[in-house]
Amino acid sequence: MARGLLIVFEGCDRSGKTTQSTRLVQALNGAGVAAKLLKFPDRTTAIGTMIDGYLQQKTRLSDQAIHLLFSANRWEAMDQMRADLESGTTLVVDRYAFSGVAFSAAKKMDPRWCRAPDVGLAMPDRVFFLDIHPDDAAKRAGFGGEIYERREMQIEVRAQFSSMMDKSWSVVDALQDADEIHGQILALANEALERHRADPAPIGRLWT
Ligand code: T5A
Ligand code: NA
Repeated sequence: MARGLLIVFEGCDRSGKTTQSTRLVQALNGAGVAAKLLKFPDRTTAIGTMIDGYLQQKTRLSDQAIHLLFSANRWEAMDQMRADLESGTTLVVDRYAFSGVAFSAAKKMDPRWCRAPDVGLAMPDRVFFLDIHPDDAAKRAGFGGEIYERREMQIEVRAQFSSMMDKSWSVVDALQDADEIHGQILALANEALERHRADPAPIGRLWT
């Protein structure tokens, strides 16, 4: 049996990642494809609780410390993620190491330093980037409460994401309606699954 694919959603805040990653998993499961939804930060772990306090501006941490906690929050999930992938389950992940680098680099931290702790994580097979201008995202419900939800920050984050794109990324216009976006992403995901079944490759290691 072929391993599962690692599919990642990235984008600025309120770009629709949670909406779309949830719908993709539902559609895949409905079509008989074993798929599981994950989200980073995972705020349910001990490390995730520290991250949540920082994001909600209840606690303070240095830029370096919070960066390493985001990375540790991915590493603590890695053994289970690899086991799931190897057993044939496709993982759909709401944010990953690209968010880690984009948000920290947007604070003027050295991107090379920012990448280092995530080197060797499971490599995503496909990245779907939900692209929206921060001014449009700001009009959506719930925007503005957490530490990075500021216009200038989001504009810089979007630029940082752009600098990380390679051929495994697809940029999707996140201003379209949710059904339209879902249809485009499902088609791209099915294409990737078919290609993988025909020509399976082992799990790669990120940034190695
Ligand atoms: N972070 C994260 C780091 O700094 N380093 C890291 O390593 C990681 C992993 C929290 C913060 O942490 C930072 C990045 C973030 O600033 P988070 O918990 O993922 O990360 O929180 P948010 O990105 O803020 O997630 P959001 O939940 O705000 O945004 P989503 O998931 O992109 O958007 P979603 O689907 O919840 O939709 C937002 C709203 O828009 C509507 C929805 O109904 C909802 O109200 N919506 C649409 N409206 C119109 N058209 C569409 N197509 C729509 N799709 C959704
Ligand atoms: Na979200």
